[in-house]
Amino acid sequence: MKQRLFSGIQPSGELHIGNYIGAIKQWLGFQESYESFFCIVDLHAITVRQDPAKLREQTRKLASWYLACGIDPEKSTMFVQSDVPAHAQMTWVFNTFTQMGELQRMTQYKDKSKQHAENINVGLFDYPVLMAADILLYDPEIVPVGEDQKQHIELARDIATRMNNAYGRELFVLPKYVGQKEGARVMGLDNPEKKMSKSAGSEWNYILLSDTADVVAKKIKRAVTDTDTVVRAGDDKPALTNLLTIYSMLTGTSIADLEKQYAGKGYGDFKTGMAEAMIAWLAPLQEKYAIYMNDPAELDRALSRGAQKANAVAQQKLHNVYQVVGLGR
Ligand code: ATP
Ligand code: LTN
Repeated sequence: MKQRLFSGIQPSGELHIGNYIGAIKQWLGFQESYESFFCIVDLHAITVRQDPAKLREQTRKLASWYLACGIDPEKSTMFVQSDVPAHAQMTWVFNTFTQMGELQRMTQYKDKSKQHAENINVGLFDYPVLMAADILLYDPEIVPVGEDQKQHIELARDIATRMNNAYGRELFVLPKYVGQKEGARVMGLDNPEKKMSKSAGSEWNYILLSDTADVVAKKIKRAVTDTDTVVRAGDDKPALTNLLTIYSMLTGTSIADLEKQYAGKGYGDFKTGMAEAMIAWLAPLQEKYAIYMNDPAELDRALSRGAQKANAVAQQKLHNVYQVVGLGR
């Protein structure tokens, strides 16, 4: 029997290359060898206020990107979180096994409550518990995500351990964080000290999978560089390290080879080359994306099938947990 994998992305905006490199690229490498669950976590997205029509549209867009990137709905289970009620139900049980102090320590919560000071809702606080429910419902061995999510996966392990101990049995498999060696934390193009993020203040921060060739070229041209002029990665060169990492992750050429290729050339040549490579990489993805977006019936079928498969696994797990906790008949 194959081991399981679970991961997800919020439909809270457009996908950027940090999401691709940190999360989706890893998923593709695991899809053959793991029984995989790829979720579109719309319940998480509403912890920040969303326009209803836009949220629904973004959910479909994200599903289309999953498919365009190479998620195969025949091999893996691709589904929308709100189509599987057990996620919310399990969250309630887990809430009673989670301490306020644990959630108060979560870095993402601290960051987001600064970003959204006008709406620090209980859902934002409880976000990591819903994420633990997402994961533990499926007993995955691995959860491939970007580094910023590591702390949340540790919480999921803690909740699992606590419940296994409380009920004296192996209720849950303990999930492991899996991240890329390079690319676990892609930095902003406008600020190599902060992670690339769809909620960044400026569009110069990121490259979206949907960006046109023109926009990609402009964004790379404007990307911050280091104070010297050498195309090299290193601790003293955060900006070039980031650009080289992105370039390398998307083309498969090692950073060492890219450094050789641009030895003796300046940032201008490097950026032109990088923009060309990135545009060539994006073009076929965007073509596939358009095909899926233009066939809503097929997308609906894929998501319904996914929801059915996910519900079968999740309901069984919820039933087991209700049994040991003393809920239900
Ligand atoms: P937001 O800015 O709204 O928090 P985000 O851009 O961080 O959103 P998420 O939906 O939170 O995106 O993340 C989806 C996946 O992409 C997660 O696995 C996350 O770890 C990964 N990820 C996000 N940003 C980066 C990044 N800069 N580098 C590597 N991985 C990332
Ligand atoms: N919090 C994650 C998205 C997410 C997730 C999950 C990732 C929600 N549930 C379960 C892996 C497994 C984020 O990327 N911000």
